[in-house]
Amino acid sequence: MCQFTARKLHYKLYGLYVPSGRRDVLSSPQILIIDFLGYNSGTPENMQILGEKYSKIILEEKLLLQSLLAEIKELSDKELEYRLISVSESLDNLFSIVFIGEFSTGKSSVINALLGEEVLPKGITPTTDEITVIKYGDRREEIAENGCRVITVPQERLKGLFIVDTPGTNVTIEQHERLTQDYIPKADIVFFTIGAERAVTGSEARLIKFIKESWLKNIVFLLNKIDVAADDQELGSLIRHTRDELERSFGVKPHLIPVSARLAWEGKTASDSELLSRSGFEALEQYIFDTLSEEERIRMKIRSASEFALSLCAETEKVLDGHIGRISEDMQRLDEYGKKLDSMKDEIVGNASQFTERIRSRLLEFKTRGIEYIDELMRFANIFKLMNKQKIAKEFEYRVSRQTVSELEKDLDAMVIWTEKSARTLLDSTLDFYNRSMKPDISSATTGFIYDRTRLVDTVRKELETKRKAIDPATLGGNLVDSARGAVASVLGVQVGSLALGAAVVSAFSSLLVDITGILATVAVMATAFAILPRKRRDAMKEFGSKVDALIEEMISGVSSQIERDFSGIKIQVNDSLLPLRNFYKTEKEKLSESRARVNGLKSGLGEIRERAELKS
Ligand SMILES: Nc1nc2c(ncn2[C@@H]2O[C@H](COP(=O)(O)OP(=O)(O)OP(=O)(O)O)[C@@H](O)[C@H]2O)c(=O)[nH]1
Ligand SMILES: [Mg+2]
Repeated sequence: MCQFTARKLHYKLYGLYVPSGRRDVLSSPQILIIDFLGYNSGTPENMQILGEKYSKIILEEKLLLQSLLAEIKELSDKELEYRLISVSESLDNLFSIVFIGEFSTGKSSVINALLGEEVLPKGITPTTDEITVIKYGDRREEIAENGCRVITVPQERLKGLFIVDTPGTNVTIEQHERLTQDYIPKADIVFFTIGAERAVTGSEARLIKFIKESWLKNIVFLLNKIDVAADDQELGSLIRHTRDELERSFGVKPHLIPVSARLAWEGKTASDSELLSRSGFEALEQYIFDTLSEEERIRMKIRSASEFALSLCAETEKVLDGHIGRISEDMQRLDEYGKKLDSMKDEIVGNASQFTERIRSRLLEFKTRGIEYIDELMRFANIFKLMNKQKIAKEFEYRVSRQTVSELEKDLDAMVIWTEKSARTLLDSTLDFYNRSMKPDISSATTGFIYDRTRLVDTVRKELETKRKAIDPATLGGNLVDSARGAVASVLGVQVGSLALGAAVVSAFSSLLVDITGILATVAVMATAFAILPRKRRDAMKEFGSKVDALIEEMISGVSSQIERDFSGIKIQVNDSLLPLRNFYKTEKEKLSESRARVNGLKSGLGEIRERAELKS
């Protein structure tokens, strides 16, 4: 069974074949568990040759991988998912030795020489054009399996092994991509073949780095074509040089086997032990067929799967930490935003006092002028004037209230304009702050935290924009005028209606004045006027003063509390819009932290499996 196709990677999980149209079932945990327990027909071939001990370890390891997969799936990280599935699949496959290297380094020749049969074509130009899997079979046969070329060879020692020949990595980008995506992930060991006739190239070094660092694969370097060395001395320095170069590049001592496929082939075909010994193939064959014993291969599989899964755990934790960090940052921004909103609102409400205080001083001046006027008016000398209500009203308007009328109108107009402007500023600057601090992510993901966050950030922005449109600053200005009118109505008992406020106040006070002076407007009273006038004057001054004071208090408290209400309302609406985002962060943070704790637990499980695989039976 060829396991080396990218397509298959997506269709198959843990040895279970799932039709392409039913990939949704892959998320079903039951299916995975059934497969783990080995009831599935796709049970790995190598299970048959595993001892009970290793079968158990592999089973446990796969359960851990399954749990890790569940965590990764939640993150919707396709790359991590793909890598985890690859490692899990490689546990199901036979032990795979994958030959990788640039073209004409002798990969196919080495495999032919190993087998002692011309199984693969070789040549000086790019020759291998397709991945070729060599495995044990009753007879020599070439078959196509799932888009792979498979050659079966009846050699007992191939049992339990896949030997994989690949096209030169530098032939085409497409080949290179297939190799890196499909074949390297499945390799249990990579035989990186270098031609001795030239130095290690930059592209070779990059590929080695990728195999080692991205996939943590075991690499054995085959320095092929050592027959090009003129003598033992040149051969020695060639090997030393390559070893040093690899060590310098990758920081670790390379496992290097110097070979000559040509000498091995000639040695084998001519039964020339001298050539065979010079070919270095004895060491190579000993490594493949003895050192990599059946048990060692299984142990290596378990070990590298654990190591790789551990590195995926670390990457998963990194992604989780990134998300958790992101939430904290965003929450901090939202808190800052809340504080900013509070302080802006408080500032606006505080600034309203400049207007209310001006209203107070206008009305206090009005009060002073009014009292002076009453004091002057309610004298015995004015006894006839006091009987002329119209004249008094006119005079009062002219001397006391005319100035207040226009001042009060102007003050109220200014306050309305200021309120509208403040409301607009509050709404615009909150939206602006939001847009600057809550940036949506650019990601192709269609599920997961980043996708959900971006969607929600966008929804909240739209909601804030809708709110901004819905809150009409002109309505707020209108509310303010209404509250001032309400104060007049409650203190002076006049329904102001749509009348200009200043005029209303003045007319109300004019009639108040007429009322309090009107007591003298009868002949009978006139007779006693001399006696009662001082008291009446005092009473009138007092009543006028206290009415103006009451108006001042009512008007200021009415207007102030209206402003407080309006701007608190805006604040509540803005905070309400942010609520879905806050709630999302709260639940996500819990979810992600729990997942992080679970991944941490999986790490100890995988570490333990790795240690158990170290103990030889
Ligand atoms: N001198 C010498 N030549 C070798 C040796 N091994 C292979 N060659 C030659 O190198 C050339 C390439 O050999 P292949 O086995 O086709 O190399 P490959 O790496 O499979 O090449 P591609 O399939 O194209 O990637 C052929 O001409 C071989 O005869 C060797 O050990 N010594
Ligand atoms: Mg080849």
